[in-house]
Amino acid sequence: MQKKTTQFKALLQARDLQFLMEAHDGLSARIVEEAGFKGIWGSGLAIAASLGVRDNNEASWSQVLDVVEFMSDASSIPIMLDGDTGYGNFNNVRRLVRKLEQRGVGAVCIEDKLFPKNNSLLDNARQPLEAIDVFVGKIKAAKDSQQDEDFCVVARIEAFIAKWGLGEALKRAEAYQRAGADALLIHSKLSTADEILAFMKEWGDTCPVVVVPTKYYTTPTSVFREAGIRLVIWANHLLRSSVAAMQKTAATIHSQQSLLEVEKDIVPVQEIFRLQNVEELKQAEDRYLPPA
Ligand code: SPV
Ligand code: MG
Repeated sequence: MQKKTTQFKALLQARDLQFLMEAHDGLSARIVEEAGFKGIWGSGLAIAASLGVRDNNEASWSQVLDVVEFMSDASSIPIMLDGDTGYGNFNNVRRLVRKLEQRGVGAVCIEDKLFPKNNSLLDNARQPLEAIDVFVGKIKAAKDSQQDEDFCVVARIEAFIAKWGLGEALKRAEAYQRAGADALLIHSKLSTADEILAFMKEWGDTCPVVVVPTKYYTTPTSVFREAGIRLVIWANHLLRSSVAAMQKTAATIHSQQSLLEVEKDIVPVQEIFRLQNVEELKQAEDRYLPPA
């Protein structure tokens, strides 16, 4: 099997549009792979939410690392971890990259905001940006500390989120590419793709561009393809679909005081066993344990 770093690099360099699907634990990572995706977005929002905390670096970076290790162990496709701001300065970024490599994570995305961050989609949140030269130092530190030459560092530009405009976004894009970023993620929370398309029109195709269309979900995927975008992240849709399912099941069982109504809508326990690969342990027991 190809290394996950190499798999991720190939995704970034593919000629046609590629996709990452969000996962937030080992089980969802496995579900993403089975659905046919070639890569996983280790969403900061989804991991935090699944731990019951806010997307404000309330979970420590090593707690996130533990989750991402389970995700990596449960799947054979690469994960790009949403590394937020890198959890500190350039030095924290260096250590993060080393630890991600050790745990089989294919790539990291870091964003040009200040630690502790606010989620980009929050209404009326403070979104202070990191100074360009400081963030450039983080990108360089990340690239200098990777041991595997295929490990990718994606630089995320939050200029639109912070309402600094297209000029600032382009200035940052150029600086981050020059610093060695393997790709740029340009984020927007408008309900149309206007900011993203304006950026693509000016930027050209000198470095792969990644987008997260959570808010502009009505934009047809063909528009991204035609604009020259290389990677689309479906950022939180397994989390949100599982929340809807869990709320419905919990409410029904609570009101009915019975399991009768929900059984038809949920997977059999057998499906959980299959996703856990119980079969492999059964075979190993036959090989390694004395006959019963
Ligand atoms: C995430 O999924 O954690 C992201 C994307 O960073 S967003 O929530 O839009 O900021
Ligand atoms: Mg995030």
